[in-house]
Amino acid sequence: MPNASTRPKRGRRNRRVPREDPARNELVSRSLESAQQCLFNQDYATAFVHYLLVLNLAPVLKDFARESFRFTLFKWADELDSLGRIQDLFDCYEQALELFPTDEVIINSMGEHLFRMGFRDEAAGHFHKALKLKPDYPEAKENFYRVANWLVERWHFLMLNDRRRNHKYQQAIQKAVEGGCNTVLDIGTGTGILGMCAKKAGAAEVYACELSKTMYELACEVVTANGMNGRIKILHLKSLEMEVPKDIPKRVSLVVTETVDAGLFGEGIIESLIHAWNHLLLPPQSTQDPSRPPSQTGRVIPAGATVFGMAVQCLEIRRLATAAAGELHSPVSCSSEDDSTEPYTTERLSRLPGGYTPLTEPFSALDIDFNNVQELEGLCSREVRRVRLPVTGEGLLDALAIWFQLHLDQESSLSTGPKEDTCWEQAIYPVQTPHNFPLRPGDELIVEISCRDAYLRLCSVAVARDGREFCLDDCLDPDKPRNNPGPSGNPYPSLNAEAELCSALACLGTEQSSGPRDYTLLECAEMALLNNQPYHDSFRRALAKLITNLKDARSVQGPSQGQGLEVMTLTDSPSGPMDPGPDPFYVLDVSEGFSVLSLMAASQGQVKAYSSVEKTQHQAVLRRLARANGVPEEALEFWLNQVEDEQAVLQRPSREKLWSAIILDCVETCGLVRQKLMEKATLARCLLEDGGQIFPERIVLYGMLVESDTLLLESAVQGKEPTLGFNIAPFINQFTVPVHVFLDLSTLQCRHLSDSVELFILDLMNTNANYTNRDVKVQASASGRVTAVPFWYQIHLNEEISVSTFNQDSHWKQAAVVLHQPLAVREGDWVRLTVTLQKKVNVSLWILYYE
Ligand code: 44T
Repeated sequence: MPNASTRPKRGRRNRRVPREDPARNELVSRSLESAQQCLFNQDYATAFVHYLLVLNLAPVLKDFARESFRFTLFKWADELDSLGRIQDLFDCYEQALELFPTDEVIINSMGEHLFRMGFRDEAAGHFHKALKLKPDYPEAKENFYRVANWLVERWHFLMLNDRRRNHKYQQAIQKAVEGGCNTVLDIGTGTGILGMCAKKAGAAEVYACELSKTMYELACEVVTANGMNGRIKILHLKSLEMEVPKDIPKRVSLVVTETVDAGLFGEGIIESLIHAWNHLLLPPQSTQDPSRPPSQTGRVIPAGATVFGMAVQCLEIRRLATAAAGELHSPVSCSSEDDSTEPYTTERLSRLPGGYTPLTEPFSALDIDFNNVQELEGLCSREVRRVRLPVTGEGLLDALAIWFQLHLDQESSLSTGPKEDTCWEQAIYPVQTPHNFPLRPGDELIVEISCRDAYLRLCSVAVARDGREFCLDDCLDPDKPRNNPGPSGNPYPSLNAEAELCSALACLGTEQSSGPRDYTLLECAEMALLNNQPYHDSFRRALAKLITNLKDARSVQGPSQGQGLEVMTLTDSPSGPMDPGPDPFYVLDVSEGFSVLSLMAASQGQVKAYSSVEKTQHQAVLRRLARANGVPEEALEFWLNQVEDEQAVLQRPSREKLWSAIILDCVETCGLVRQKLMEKATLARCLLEDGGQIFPERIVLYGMLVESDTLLLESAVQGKEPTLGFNIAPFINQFTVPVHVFLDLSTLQCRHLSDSVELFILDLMNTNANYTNRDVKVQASASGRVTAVPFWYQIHLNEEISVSTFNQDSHWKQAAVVLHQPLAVREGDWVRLTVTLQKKVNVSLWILYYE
């Protein structure tokens, strides 16, 4: 991400005090006239300059001209943006803000530009400022909610709400400080909590560092609010950049840190601790000189960790990691060729839909002493360790899962295991092997454990059965010699058998490739999309029906009329596969993320499909699937490639109404409606041929009342009691957002307090017919506290065919509005919800009345 501070700021211009004189008045009125004329002619650059002149010379006109000035600014800024003139764009905003320093609309809009350019922190600052100026300004509010998730990750709330964790850390720190460690550095301080614990325990000097700017600012606020301003020195730095005496005057006797992720090493704790031992900590307690007091030696909390692993069968992980009958794999990888990607995903095993089956007992994968710098330094050069794990359960090997115990000190530890009552997730290493080789008790699973690029890597390499070893690694490569062929000569699954496993692409076959497998193609959610067969099936049926209707219409109208199409088919050679035959049906897929619907369309025959998929790897997947399924190359094209190629633009049909079908991906994987969906639908409708259709034609939002403490714990620091005696909640809770995304409702711990109810309808075929607000009455079916309203969508492709985004096979997750204040209801009570479709951003939902 670019560093916001590198953007040069323009100094304030000297402004002359305006004087009353006729020449000036004349200039003002002429310039104003010119500005308006330029605006009319859409010459925004000149209009903007005229307005600047007018308003600088005649500030009294500010109120009168504010609206037109804003309009001009935004138009000109959009042009500058599309021309890539970023510096000019921000200069314009700064000039505008000199004239209107408290204009929330301008501030918010500048934030949007900053956000698009990747200056997230600065953008957030602008949204925050706009909100402070006008607390119920919806655009700024929505924008702030959007960045809040990035700025302060939701796990901060979980961790602060985890009392057991807080107390254990506090006790360990207190013990160390009281035992003599009196100078402390908190690495990755977050809200400042561990540093404050050290200070409260009596440490003489406390330092804290934090690399995130937002978290650093938050820590400063929190420390001040707790009366420790000046007593804890907080640095906006990554610990690796810290030096003695530049940043801290001398080496410290205690480092406290919780910079660990579900895979233990993902936040870089090994590197940070090696650096801390070499540059920031006093030398460790040595056995030669045990008399040195704790104030003269260094130590770390946590003192070390033990990593545990376990092999599991899990359908949900399989669905997210492999697709197209095992042909494609998610990029999560422990393969030897690929060191660049994080080797694991994270999941809370106990909450996976469909659960999981352990195939081995938990085993100890690694032990690490954070107080031993040689051990830390030697970690990556440690030899790859092979462990043989007795298989205890029967099933297909889908993944290795790991978790850890964090030894805070000799006595106290925290566990992130799947059986613990903890907010932690486990790290999941999907196994990239074919899936028709079930393990069974009596087998031994051979796993290699290593540490490369500061990641712990686990790889299941072989299965020992009946005295033979079956290699799990390169099984799909038939040319690769194997050590021990099995009794049948081939213990490895055949591709045909595998193809049965998942006909992931809604009846599309899979490529019979013999080459090495692909690891770096699709993300988990994209895999799940590929595996969302009900969606693809439904789409094919809906499109087939549309084409039948259009064919009927064409045959009634005769072959050469009524299609509203005039196509210069430069690429479709008369003898090509698209020919002979009638003109094709044009289908455009304008999905923003990955989508295979264009391919589904292309595979129907007599269709020319255009995909808007942009990423090269996505295009590669589509091309490859097209090839494997005999879809002619020219039946599927990439729209964006086309648009860039000027010549190719000619190939587009030249009439206005040109598409038989336009596909919109209306719901994002996270569970929210795509931004600007309705604008897109309006545009798309104008581009349809007679009888053409938008897919989907309608989406219906459903929701229900629930009581879920889990959602509360993820959304804000709960309760009125201070956290470990510190005042933290009001500060971090400023980053609370009302809408939670990426939920899995099927496993969310909650009590249903109502049936599901229809909340809102979006008609994409008739965007004018939509309301923007709707009141819905919901009756409580049980007594309880309503804490949230989860919601999902029924996506209607046509009158008969629809799919739900709340479905086990779906790649969509669900979202929920979490209430600011829980609402107590008794069975039979009515709750009135006001559901709003935000103009630009999304659907929002407010509980207004309670009757
Ligand atoms: N996720 C936990 C990981 N930092 C915790 O900027 C558990 C995730 C989690 N600062 C669900 C549940 C849970 N120098 O603010 C962050 C980060 C900062 C550093 C300075 C450094 N070398 C670093 C490294 C990291 O430390 C803070 C905490 S990192 C903890 C990660 C509840 N999903």
